[in-house]
Amino acid sequence: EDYSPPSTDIITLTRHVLTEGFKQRKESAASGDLTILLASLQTTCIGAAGNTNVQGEDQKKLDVLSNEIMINALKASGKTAVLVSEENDEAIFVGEKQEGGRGKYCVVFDPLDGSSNIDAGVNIGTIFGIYLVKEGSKGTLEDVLRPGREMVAAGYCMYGSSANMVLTTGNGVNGYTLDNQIGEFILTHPNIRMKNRGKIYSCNEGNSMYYSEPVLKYLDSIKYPKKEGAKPYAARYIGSMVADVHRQLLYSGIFLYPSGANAKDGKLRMLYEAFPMAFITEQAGGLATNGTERILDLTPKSIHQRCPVFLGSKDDVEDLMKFFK
Ligand code: AHM
Ligand code: MG
Repeated sequence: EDYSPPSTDIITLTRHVLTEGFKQRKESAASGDLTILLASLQTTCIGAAGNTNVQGEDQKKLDVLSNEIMINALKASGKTAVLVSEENDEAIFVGEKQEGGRGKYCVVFDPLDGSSNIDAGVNIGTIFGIYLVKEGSKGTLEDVLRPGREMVAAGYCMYGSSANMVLTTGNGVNGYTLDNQIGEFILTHPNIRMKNRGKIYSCNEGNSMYYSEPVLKYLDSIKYPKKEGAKPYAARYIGSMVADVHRQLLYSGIFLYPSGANAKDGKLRMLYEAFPMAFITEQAGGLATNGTERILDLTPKSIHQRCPVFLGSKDDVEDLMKFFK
């Protein structure tokens, strides 16, 4: 048995981001600011975690509530210039006169993803990505209509039996769990890495009649493996991107939200769903593609544009891409 005393060296998210993340960062002048911005995002996620337990009528308004909390907190942080939310048709430009001032960061986010799952108590989450404004810019649409590879940080918070924050600043992926007693995210999953090959596929297969040939053939290949003695992949699909991607980071596998005859670019949004999850997946050793191109090399033409999403373990995603050739 282990009689060692409890650890007295607790690594909080803020401490970790300050000490570890920034050892590697180039824009040192901005790094303190990014820490403050991430602290502000943490606070909004803790707020959302508390609210996701609200019952009944109030649940319907949860996505609206989360959105307002995030916008207010991000503006008040003094570190933002442009905000893009799934809940708002237009981007929000932070004015110079904003209390706390205007900052250098653009935050793109889905305040409460998977909202169709709320009433069933299934895990939901917040997804976000962060850009630094271009040199000399005061914050315009051009600062967010950029390739995903230019993001400086991305993350999500999943609300379930515990609240889990997963974050990358371009130097690997770390996971933190909210400690309700002290109200802080604690480093619990340092340096998350996916296996090169998983055993799980995750998609809404009910849409098969809309799927394209390459996707159907790929799915067939993992369900009816040709190799003697090989087992088929297991299906797991929650229908909350945050929860499906979270499971995948920990267990490995492939997540698919393809385009279809019914939806030319699929369902997921490029800027604040696909990019952050692609960034995190790559940083955990995986790949993310729209079938033919790396997701992080795409450039959105408008803030709510959609794109097909395939991401996960490297070998699995490479297998899929062969069917697109
Ligand atoms: P939402 O933004 O309306 O919540 O939709 C996004 C969600 C994702 O979390 C999830 O991956 C996807 O929709 C599931 O879609 P479907 O129900 O078509 O399988
Ligand atoms: Mg969403």
